[in-house]
This record gives sequence, structure tokens and C-alpha cells, in this order.
Amino acid sequence: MTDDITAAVDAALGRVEGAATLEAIEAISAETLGKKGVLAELKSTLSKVDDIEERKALGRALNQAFTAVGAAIDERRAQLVDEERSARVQAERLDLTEAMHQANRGHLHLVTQAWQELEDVFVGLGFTVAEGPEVETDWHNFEALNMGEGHPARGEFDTLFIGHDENERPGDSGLLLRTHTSPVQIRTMLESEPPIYIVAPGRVFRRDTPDATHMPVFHQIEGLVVDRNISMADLAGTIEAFTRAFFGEGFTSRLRPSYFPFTEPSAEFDIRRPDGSWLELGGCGMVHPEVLRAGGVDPEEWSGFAFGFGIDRMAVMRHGITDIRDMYVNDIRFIEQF
Ligand code: FA5
Repeated sequence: MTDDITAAVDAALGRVEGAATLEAIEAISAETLGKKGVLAELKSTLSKVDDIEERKALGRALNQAFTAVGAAIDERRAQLVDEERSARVQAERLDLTEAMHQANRGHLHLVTQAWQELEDVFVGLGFTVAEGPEVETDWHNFEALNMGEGHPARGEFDTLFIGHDENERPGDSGLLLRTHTSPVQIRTMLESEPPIYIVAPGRVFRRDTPDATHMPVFHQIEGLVVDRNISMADLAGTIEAFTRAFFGEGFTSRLRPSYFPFTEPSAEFDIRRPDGSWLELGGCGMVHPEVLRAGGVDPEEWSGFAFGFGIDRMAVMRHGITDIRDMYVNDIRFIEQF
């Protein structure tokens, strides 16, 4: 019988080693360790052994056989569970690397790109960046800029007013959507002492009908310099340096006499398109003494220049876009070109 036990154990261990699936291992377990298994059958014959010592020894041998085969089965089962799990993970794994390679990264809006590059150019020229609110007071947007109530120049800005209720007349609240970034000049002068060298990019609003060069919501970058002995030559030099840095070679610019209530003298800044036509980019001039006073700056001691350029127009100029509205319709065929 000892030989039978040894043979049963050897056979079981051999099968366990060769088992390739969990089903196979469970079958071996049942056939070896189960109630009707080989070892159980051998155990049932123990009662037929008359010699009590021999029966005890065989009983111990059988118990060891159960333990040895059970341990081998447990070990192999754990291995198979592991193998099956890794096979499943492998099979279900999503290969994301391919999708990553194909992913098409978008880019910032052309106006945002121009905005950021303009900031870089002016910071390079020694300016700092300032900002002001989009909802402005009539005082900051007009009055302090030498356009008191009834000033005819107000009519050039088709203003969107903020009302508290529908019975109000437009303008009653004293609040509006800023029509230009020039109110930031006033806020900066009131908040800081000269010398001042700032640019203020931002969004502005006018009741303008969209066309190839106009949008009702657009962007400007304001510049303000207040220091001792600032002259028109400093303004011209700054604009020249900025044009070269932002547009690069091949673009020509010109200053043409103009009128703004908040600068004296005033000029319009134009840039020549590659096709030879000129586009107005913004206004500029020497800050009017009344504006310096409104900002709490003594015009006897300080002088300054200011400019306000349309960022959207700069973006279209740089990329040779013929219609400003194209930048706002989000046609992917257009966007992908940049
Ligand atoms: C002004 O807004 C003055 N505040 C500029 C200024 C600042 C002059 C400081 C002197 C000193 P103007 O209304 O011309 O000026 O607008 C300036 C620029 O904004 C225009 O030259 C143009 O480039 C741009 N712009 C004006 N209206 C629109 C519009 N509807 N859509 C797109 N760009 C516009």
C-alpha cells in the first residue's frame, strides 16, 4: 500500500506540473483530494490493515500525501490565476500611443498670439503691462480724456451703454462698455507716479457693423509713456522699433496728422500691406495737458505720449488675411492654415 500511496502522489504531482488551465487544476484536485479521489479511496482501505502500527504509519503517509499534493495544487493554482490575469490585461490593453501620435494639437487664436507677442515686444522695450475693466465709467472712458458731455468726438465711438433698468435713457447709469483702451491711461496715472511706461492690451466694444475691417468686439493695445522731456521723436522712435520687431522686414509704416481730443498733436498710424494698400492700425500723439491733469500729473513738469492700436488688424496684417471676420467664424479650414 505504501507503494500505491507513493505512486498516487507522483502521478498527481506530475499532472499538477503539466496543468495548463484552472479547469485542469480543479479536475486534478477533485480526482486526487476529493471524496471519491485516489487518496480517499486508499484511505478507505486502511481499515483492512490488521496491524495497528502499520495502520498508523500508513495513515501518517496518507496525511502527508494529502498535504503534499494540496500544497502543489495551491501553488500551481496561484500561478495560473496570475498568468490568466496578465493575459487578460494584455488582451484588453488599449494602445494609446498611436492615438497620441495622430493627435492634432490646436493653437492659440490669432488675436491671442498677436496679443502675447505684442506684450513680449513692449516688455523688451522696457514697458510693463497694465489693465483696466471692460465695464467703465463715462468719466474714465470720455470725460477724463478731454471729451466732456456733448463733445462731438463722442459721436465717433458708437457706445454700448450699461443700464440698470429699461426705463433709463442710455448713459444715465454713467456706465458703459469701454470703447477703447485709453481709460487705462487715466487709471494708471491715478494709481502710480511718473515715470510711467506701460502697455494695456484688452477687449473693447462699439456698435460697429461687422465688415472686412471692423468688428463690434475687438482688441486694442494702449501705450502710455509719461516722463520728463518726452517728445514726438520718442513716440516715432518707439513706433518704429515696435513695427520692426512685430512685423519684421518688408512692412512699411507711416504717421499721418490726425485728431484725437486726448492727444495734441495727434497722428494716425498706418501700415502698408504687401499688395501696396495702407491699413489704419491706430492713433497716437502727445498726451493732452488736460488728460495729464485728470490723471493727477503736473503738465508743467511731465510730458508724455500715448498710442492705441487695433490688435485684430495687426493680426490680419501679419498673416495677409483680407477679412477680419474670418478670424471669428471658426472654420477649421481657415484655422488650420496658421
Ligand atoms: C482710438 O480708439 C484711440 N483711443 C486711439 C488712441 C490712443 C489715439 C491713444 C491717441 C492716443 P480709433 O477709434 O481710431 O482710436 O481706434 C484705434 C484703432 O482700433 C483703429 O485704428 C483700428 O485699428 C482699431 N479699430 C477701431 N474700430 C475697430 C473695429 N470696429 N474693429 C476692429 N478694429 C477697430
